[in-house]
Amino acid sequence: MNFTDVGEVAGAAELLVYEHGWQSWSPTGTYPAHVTSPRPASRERQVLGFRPEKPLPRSGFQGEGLLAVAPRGGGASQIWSATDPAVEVASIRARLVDGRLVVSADGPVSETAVTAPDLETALAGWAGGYGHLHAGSGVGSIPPVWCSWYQYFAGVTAPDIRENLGAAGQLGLPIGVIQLDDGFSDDVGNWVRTTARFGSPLAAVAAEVRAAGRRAGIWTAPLLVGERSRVAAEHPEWLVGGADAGWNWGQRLRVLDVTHPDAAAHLQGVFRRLLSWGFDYFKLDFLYAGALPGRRRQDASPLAAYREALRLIRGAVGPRATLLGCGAPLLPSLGLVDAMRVGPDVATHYEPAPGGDLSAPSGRGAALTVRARAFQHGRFWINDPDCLIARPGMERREEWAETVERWGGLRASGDRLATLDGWGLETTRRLLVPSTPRPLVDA
Ligand code: 9PG
Repeated sequence: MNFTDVGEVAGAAELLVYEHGWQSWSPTGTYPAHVTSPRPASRERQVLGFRPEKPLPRSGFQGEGLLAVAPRGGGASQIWSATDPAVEVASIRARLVDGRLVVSADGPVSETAVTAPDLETALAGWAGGYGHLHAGSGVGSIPPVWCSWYQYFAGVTAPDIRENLGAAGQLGLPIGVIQLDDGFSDDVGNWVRTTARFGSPLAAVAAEVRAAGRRAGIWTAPLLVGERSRVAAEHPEWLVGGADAGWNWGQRLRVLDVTHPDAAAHLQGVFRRLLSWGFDYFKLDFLYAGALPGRRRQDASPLAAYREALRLIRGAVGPRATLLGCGAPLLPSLGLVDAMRVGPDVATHYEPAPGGDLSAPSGRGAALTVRARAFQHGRFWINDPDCLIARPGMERREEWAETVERWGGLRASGDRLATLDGWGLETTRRLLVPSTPRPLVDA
């Protein structure tokens, strides 16, 4: 990696640095210029939570495609951003040198100076133009969602979905989408077949949800192929050579090479099938995998292949379906998704678990990054802050509800609805409104 200095700012003792992480789960925040930003806890966490091929420097900052600097009391902010994030997203570093902050980048960046009362207002101003240029037309609205992950995790069954669908009706909750999350699939790489344990074919689940007057949503990790999956065994030629997307579900994760025509057809086939069964809300997870470097069948850059994968999915489900990016490289997804997870997973525990870091599930990590990306809502896409968890077992549940209410765009519930206590139900009811198409942060 070759970094070239692109600017410097004097008076480092008084400066704040905004550092934007690579993908949904990557830590993002504003810090005093003399500190070192959050780092991955291990090599594995680097892959799952940071930008795998771009390790951070030992100290200082590295924004992925976006870094900004401003004096503590407001005034002139300087923003460096990837010139064309569909083509290349430079890493942008900032380091202290003799009381100055020196900014460097390893690819094309543009510099914008904005005078604003604070850094966030400056970022909002910048994001208006950037979103217009790279995301195109305006942002819509998504109805409130119920999602199975944060209560049932990988143990979810069809009866759990049925129970919560019923509870939404009985409680009169205005949930527009019932979204089945991870736990139903019997192969990491083929998302249309359920395990026996899950209890129903996907088509039957979608039909029940729709018969109750709600939209059916489903989670997939469409660009991943597990090393032990049938897809990997039957079609080794569909995998990106040399790409390692990390470890989950007890196996090493490989990447689907969408530049291979048969792999592209497989991808589109999965989504056509899900659509034909009645699903029209798609949570697309672990998308960072599609932007990993490696050997592809055709000579496409990682970002070109990534964007092609999202276009293939959109082509299969049509313009009216909702696409929610998750674990997704943010800036390369501009213009291709309706909504974007803008933080790591929330969890019932506030601090990251041992061996975790601020990209791993935790209340603290989620709040940090969701807050720092709030200005993107309404300008890039609909921000998904992750689900509200309002049940009593949630540490600092009032604090998380406040974050979702103030800084979240998409509103989703992650609880077993029938077992919420008074505060939990009242809060869920208040927060479950359609996402506003308007920005959450003024420019
Ligand atoms: C399903 C989940 C949920 C959740 C997603 C994603 O190992 N990791 O670092 C890691 C981070 C997040 C994660 C899974 C693994 O969660 O964000 O909402 O859909 O997948 O498996």
